[in-house]
Amino acid sequence: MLKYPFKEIESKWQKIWEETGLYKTNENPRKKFYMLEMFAYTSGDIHMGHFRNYAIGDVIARYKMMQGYDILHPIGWDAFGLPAEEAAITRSLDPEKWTLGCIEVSRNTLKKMGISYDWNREVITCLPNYYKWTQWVFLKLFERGLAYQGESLVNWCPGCKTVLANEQVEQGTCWRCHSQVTKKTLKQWFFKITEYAERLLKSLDRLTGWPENVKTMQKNWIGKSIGTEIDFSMEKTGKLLSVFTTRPDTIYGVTFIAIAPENPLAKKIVEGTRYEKEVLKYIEKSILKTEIERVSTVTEKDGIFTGEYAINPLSRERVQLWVVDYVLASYGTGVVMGVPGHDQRDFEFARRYDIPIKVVIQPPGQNLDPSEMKEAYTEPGTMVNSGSFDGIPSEIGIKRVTDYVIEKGRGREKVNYKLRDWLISRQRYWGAPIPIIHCEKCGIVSVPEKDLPVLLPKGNIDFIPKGRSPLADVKEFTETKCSKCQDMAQRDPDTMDTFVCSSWYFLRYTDAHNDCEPFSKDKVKKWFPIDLYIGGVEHACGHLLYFRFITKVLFDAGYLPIDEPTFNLFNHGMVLDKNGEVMSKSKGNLISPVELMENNGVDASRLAMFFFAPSEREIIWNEESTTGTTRFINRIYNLVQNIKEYPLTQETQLPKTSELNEEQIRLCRKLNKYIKYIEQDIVALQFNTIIAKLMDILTDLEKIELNNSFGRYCLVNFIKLLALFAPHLGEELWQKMEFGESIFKSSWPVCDESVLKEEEITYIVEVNGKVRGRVSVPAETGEEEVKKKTMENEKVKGYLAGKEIKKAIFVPKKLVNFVVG
Ligand code: ANZ
Ligand code: ZN
Repeated sequence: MLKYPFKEIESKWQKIWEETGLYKTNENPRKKFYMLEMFAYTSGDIHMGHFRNYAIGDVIARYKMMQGYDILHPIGWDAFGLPAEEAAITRSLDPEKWTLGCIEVSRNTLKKMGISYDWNREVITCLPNYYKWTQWVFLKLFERGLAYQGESLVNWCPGCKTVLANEQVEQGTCWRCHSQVTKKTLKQWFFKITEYAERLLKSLDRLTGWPENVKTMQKNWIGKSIGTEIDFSMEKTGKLLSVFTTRPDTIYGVTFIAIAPENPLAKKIVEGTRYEKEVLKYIEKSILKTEIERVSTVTEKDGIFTGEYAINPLSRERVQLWVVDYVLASYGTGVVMGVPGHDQRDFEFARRYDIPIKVVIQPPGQNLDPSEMKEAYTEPGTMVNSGSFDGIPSEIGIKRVTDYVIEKGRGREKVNYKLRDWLISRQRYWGAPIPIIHCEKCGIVSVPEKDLPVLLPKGNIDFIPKGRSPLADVKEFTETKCSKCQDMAQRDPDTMDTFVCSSWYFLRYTDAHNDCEPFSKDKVKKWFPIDLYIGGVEHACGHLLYFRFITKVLFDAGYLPIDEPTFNLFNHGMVLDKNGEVMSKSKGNLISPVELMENNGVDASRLAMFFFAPSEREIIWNEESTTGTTRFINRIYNLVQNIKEYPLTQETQLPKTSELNEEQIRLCRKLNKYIKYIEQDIVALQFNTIIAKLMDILTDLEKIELNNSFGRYCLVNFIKLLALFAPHLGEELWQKMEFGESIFKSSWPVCDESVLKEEEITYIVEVNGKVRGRVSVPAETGEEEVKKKTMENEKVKGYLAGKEIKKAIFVPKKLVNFVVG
């Protein structure tokens, strides 16, 4: 048996594909397909997760190519940001040098994979010809009032010495170094994503090709809440104090008011009172706690009395005002009406500090006694102890109380979102500089578009993090002229979050070499939106939200034809090591795709990867699995060695069934059935079942004569199906049959439905040995089904009616005999 010389053949085809420009994008697509995989973050080489992601995308791109689509299938590099900078610091290298080095290595690996990329459209986010346009995106947001600088309490990572976006805080720790995240008040740049909260939420319904779980994650992250703001008044000053509640029906049950520690009001209330010292101490202590800790349902509820009281606008009752750390300053009004009878946190809090508990919602048929309650009653019920609202079902009460406070001018309907504005400034070196100038006279001034890019200074820059922007110390960078008044002014020293770079890269691919614009409207219109986007689910509430937001902004600004980047998203599963653990550098269990390909070839590695599991599932990688796929490839290679010259047509015709024998008809039917199922499996990205089918067909092909028209028909179709998954092998065999043009320019096999129609067999039906009817069924119908069908036959039914079937004798393909008594 010959061994398939994968090294030679794979590099041969990669070279020819490149030379002939097989994957070059057609500038004027008639039928377009934009296939995109998330670009890679540059750190070292690509890993098995990328290998899987990119191989899946490659199958789809080739499939669409063979279906006659014009394909845009680009790749690029997410090259700015913390991880690259950290890696460079550890190695005492310049971040640019390190990053470009990584790209070189990774690019070579991708080229070894032979993926159908148009390399001509490669983008690298850390190069000026790209980040110039990232700065342009910033300016567009700035112009539209969607980029602003604000003083705020932000997430601060003491490890990375930088601020973090909410999306980068995972269970209270830094997404990158996992240090405990703390809070700091700093002036920072934000993108007003909250202004798009409603639209981001609403159009989730249009994303019909997105996984439900990602949509749910985004929905929860946006966190829309419909409620009521109610104004209490403070006893001493009479000033109004608004609370946000989703349960206005419980207003008569309020027994305290809780203010968030960071709410400026907290300090003001106690100013100059004997409570001041203790309250300030409490505020400082709670600010250091993480949000997770504060809102956790298990930690003990904690707070401090301010000495002040508030008046309930409905009951006129006087209640204590507390500072409480489970109230968050950044949500609602930062003030909560405490209803211990019907809110669990308030209940625990009230029990701890001996605050009264009132029942104002009674469960159906019960009479709750506050002194005996073990927990809050949070379900609907009937309003009680609620003045003129008594007897109203609580769900109706929500509306009634809201209407009442609106009428009295003491409240309003209010929608709140959990989503916060996107913090995009970073006090780090390795990022796109924010194109803003601070002028003493003119204030915040944007850099004019014609002066872009604001270049990141190079050379001897001390970029080790110190808690403030390294660029602030680079005079040549910061000292500039105000673009309005021409006086001396300062550049903003911050750089942008790397997620800004990746929020628009998919647009640049449509026009990657444009020096005058980020992309031309005309070109983007030809390719937008992305037809299929593949990547990891970990980006659900980060990148996948940001790229939708930026798309909407650029749509509003008139640059895009559609306000969603893609209606079809696919999340591939992770690749785990032998022990089921996530692969990472620190664990030392990384598997190098390069080694894998060198040992086994690209195609055998791809096939093994596909064969493990459906693409959305995790796989536990085991290199031994390539043994099976290598054997499979060798068998195919040997099979084709023996083919002789045979007159060929590109579209090998389906032979006439009348000229085929029974065995051939069976195989022909199977092949066509598989073509149909494989197509369905491709669309569902269930490649494992396809590989199994290909293996099955091979066994059949090994048994038949290939040097006749039927044999060739089967072989040609088999190779076309195979080529998506093992493209080098597919191309090699195709050329062996002397087809000339690339197999990927040939047309995709179509199932011939007429061969699928199965022959029918007529069963004789007997009752107690006497022929009572005849029933025709498809040839492959099983015993149970045949019996059922014959019993349902009108004539036979008559003979069986009212009798007990004691036995049913079944003779395959011939007869059913019912024995009745
Ligand atoms: C009184 C009340 C009574 C509440 C009751 C609930 C049950 P969502 O759905 O998340 O919007 N709340 C309001 N602002 C808050 C803040 N800044 N920090 C912590 N909690 C806050 O929940 C809204 C409810 O969360 C509000 O309704 C308020 O408590 C609390 F039986 O008001 B409720
Ligand atoms: Zn100025």
